[in-house]
Amino acid sequence: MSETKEALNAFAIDIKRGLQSSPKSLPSMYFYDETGDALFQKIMDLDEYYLTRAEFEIFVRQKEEILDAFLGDDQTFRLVELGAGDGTKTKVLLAHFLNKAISFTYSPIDISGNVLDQLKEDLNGELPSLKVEPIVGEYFSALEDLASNDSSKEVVLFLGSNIGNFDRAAGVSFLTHVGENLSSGDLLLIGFDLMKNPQKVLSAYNDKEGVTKAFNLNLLTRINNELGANFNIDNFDHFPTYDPLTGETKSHIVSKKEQTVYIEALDESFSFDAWEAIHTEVSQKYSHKMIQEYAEEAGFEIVRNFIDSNQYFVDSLWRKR
Ligand code: AVI
Repeated sequence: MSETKEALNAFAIDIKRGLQSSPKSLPSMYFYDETGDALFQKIMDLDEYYLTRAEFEIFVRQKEEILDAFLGDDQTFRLVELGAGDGTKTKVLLAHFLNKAISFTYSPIDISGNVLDQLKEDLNGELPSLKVEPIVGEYFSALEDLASNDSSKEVVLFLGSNIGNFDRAAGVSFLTHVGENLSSGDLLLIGFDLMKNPQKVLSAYNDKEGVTKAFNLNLLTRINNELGANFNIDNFDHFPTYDPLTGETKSHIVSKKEQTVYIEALDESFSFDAWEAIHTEVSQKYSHKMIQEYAEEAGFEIVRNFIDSNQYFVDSLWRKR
């Protein structure tokens, strides 16, 4: 089977599994087609979506301290980023490290060669003296290759509260796996969105312009386009919730009426009750205690926490034990 066919198959299987389960769910990893990527870029610029600005502020204001903590007693390191993104936040650190004449290599890891080519071209233009060695592949195999071929200290970045899109068990297992591919003393800088005024959190996932709604419902458009389904998007709504007791933000797609949708690739119909909810995403918010527990369970110790001036977000620096 060709790679795209295999991917399409995995997509179809996951959609089928999610729509057959009770309650229904759809995996948030499928938000990110071309339209989904563009909508997420728009979300990051929204007034309500404080996360990106908070992390940007941490980098701008605390880049000196971040560099000192990355170096410790060493002269150099390899900076590895899980996921390439557009590099806006990371560039603040990269430019600062170059200004300080630190010798280091930047290795963004991403499954998409196109995204990495684009980022490399962009960085070559903006920061010509930067040594960029992108790695196309899955995070864990790329980290494993690095561990066996490179003796310098590794500093791994996992930014933007991407960890919040995993549930607890999957999050700890992911971080444990990252740690298994690092050596004792290597570092991991990881972005966590902190618990805060519940209204502030909820607004970030329910913006006035409806960009987050479009982002969530785009999942149905994607199923229409790629699996030949006939979802009428107007018959569905976006509904986020936030539980201040657990820090769990959940996004749902709600069926506004009783309806049936046919998915050609599965040759199957799925029925929705009026106001039935489909769970699509978790965006976990954390207390400092939860972060401490995560680090311990995954085999790390916290070196230092970098927090923004509003105390909305923390970039927590962990050392592999
Ligand atoms: C990518 N991830 C950290 C975002 C979040 O905040 O959970 C995705 C997102 N979903 C709705 N708005 C943004």
